[in-house]
Amino acid sequence: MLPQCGLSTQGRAVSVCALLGVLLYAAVVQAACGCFGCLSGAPCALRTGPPEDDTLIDFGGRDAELGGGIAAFRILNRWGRTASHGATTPGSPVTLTWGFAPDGTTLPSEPQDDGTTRNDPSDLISFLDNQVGNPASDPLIGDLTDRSWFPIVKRAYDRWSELSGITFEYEPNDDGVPISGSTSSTRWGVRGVRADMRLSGHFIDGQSGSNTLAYNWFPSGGDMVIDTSNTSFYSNSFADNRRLRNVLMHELGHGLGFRHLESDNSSQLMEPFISVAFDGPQIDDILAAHRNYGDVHEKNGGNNAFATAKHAGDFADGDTWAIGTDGATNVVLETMTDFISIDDDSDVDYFRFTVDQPSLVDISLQQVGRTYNEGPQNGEQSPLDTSMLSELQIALQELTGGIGVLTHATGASESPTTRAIRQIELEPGKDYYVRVTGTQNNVQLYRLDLAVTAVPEPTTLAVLGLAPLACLSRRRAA
Ligand SMILES: [Ca+2]
Ligand SMILES: [Ca+2]
Ligand SMILES: [Ca+2]
Ligand SMILES: [Ca+2]
Ligand SMILES: [Zn+2]
Ligand SMILES: [Zn+2]
Repeated sequence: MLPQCGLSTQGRAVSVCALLGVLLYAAVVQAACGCFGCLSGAPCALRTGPPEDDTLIDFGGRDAELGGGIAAFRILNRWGRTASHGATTPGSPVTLTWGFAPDGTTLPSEPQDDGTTRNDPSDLISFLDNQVGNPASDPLIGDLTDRSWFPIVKRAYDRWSELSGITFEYEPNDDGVPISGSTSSTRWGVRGVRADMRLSGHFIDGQSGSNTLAYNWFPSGGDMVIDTSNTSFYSNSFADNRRLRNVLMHELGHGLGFRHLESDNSSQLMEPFISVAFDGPQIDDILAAHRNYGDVHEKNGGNNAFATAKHAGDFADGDTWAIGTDGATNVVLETMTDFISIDDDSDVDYFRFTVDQPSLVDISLQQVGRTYNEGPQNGEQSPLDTSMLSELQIALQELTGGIGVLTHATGASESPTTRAIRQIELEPGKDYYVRVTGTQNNVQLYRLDLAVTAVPEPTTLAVLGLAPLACLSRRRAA
């Protein structure tokens, strides 16, 4: 009976169904929270976990370039020019290459607690061979992509790629020039010569007490130095080598332009201390990536115009469709990929669909996100409501003769975070477009739902008119 209740627009039946929705949502949150506890082997509490959680990942990236910065999500700067293209604007996708500096590459000197410095050349590849891979069975010469550890490392880059407008590509070549920060002319990647973001490693500060695991230069340096003396940490294969992968993904975050944040009531990847209670970028991290490089749908020509609208579907009676279904999650699991946003006040997201017969469409747009405390490292934290970062708008449009726009309807506000267009009659043989835009110059995750029903025949209408009454009477009887 739920679908019939959904068609009713007033009365108790709807409010009962709405309450059911809330209960279902709560159940989902509980389930995610339970998984979170299982994964960390700890109760459902934040900031708990194995002793390694005391290990500082780094001091927040190295050698910040002077730059405007974007006042949200601790974004320092972003990649403009890369090995693959010229400068792009905030919110635009980028292609970045990554690769390995050969062992023996000169790295920066590392100050030690006793006042001395160490200046070891890179030994990352032999470190990965011996501590992460299977030295007994791996071919320890030749192409690095054949090593058993290669997919573990690659997975860190691929995860950022599938969550945002960033496209990471492996660059197999490296000319071995010293890794020296974000001012040298060799910081730039060059196709066929070296990657935009090079991986290296050597002794930084050992592995006892609170110590550094790795560091990474902000754009446009982007290179990483891993502490290869942290052998017990990195050789731990728990959860598909999550320690190594979370450090890589955290450092990549600096390499994408993100500084540390701290949150005393949520867990985010860009916090300064390592946690293995979650896997990869969390909501604040995803928001930062979208703000800087757009969501995944901005790639390959994007969705800012009718011509490149994302095809939602060709709908028949009873069809429903949704996008952005993971945005409301409490903990981002590695299996989740469905995050979409408006990344500023110029981003436009278009979706195209058709109907196969005269139909009624319901479109609802929900700003998704939760509230958590956040602030700069060692700074004051305050609550951030990520469902209210920008007020989003929707419109249902139609192209007439490929030029003009016929706007059928704009969204009506149903709650502070929801806009909807309901019961609009559409015809077959036309392309319809849903347009999503943002009012504020900020990033906002959203979920968009479409539901299509055939225009009821007169006889069907009569039956539907009675349905809510039948539903109510049954409920009273129960
Ligand atoms: Ca570089
Ligand atoms: Ca260390
Ligand atoms: Ca977008
Ligand atoms: Ca867009
Ligand atoms: Zn019902
Ligand atoms: Zn860091």
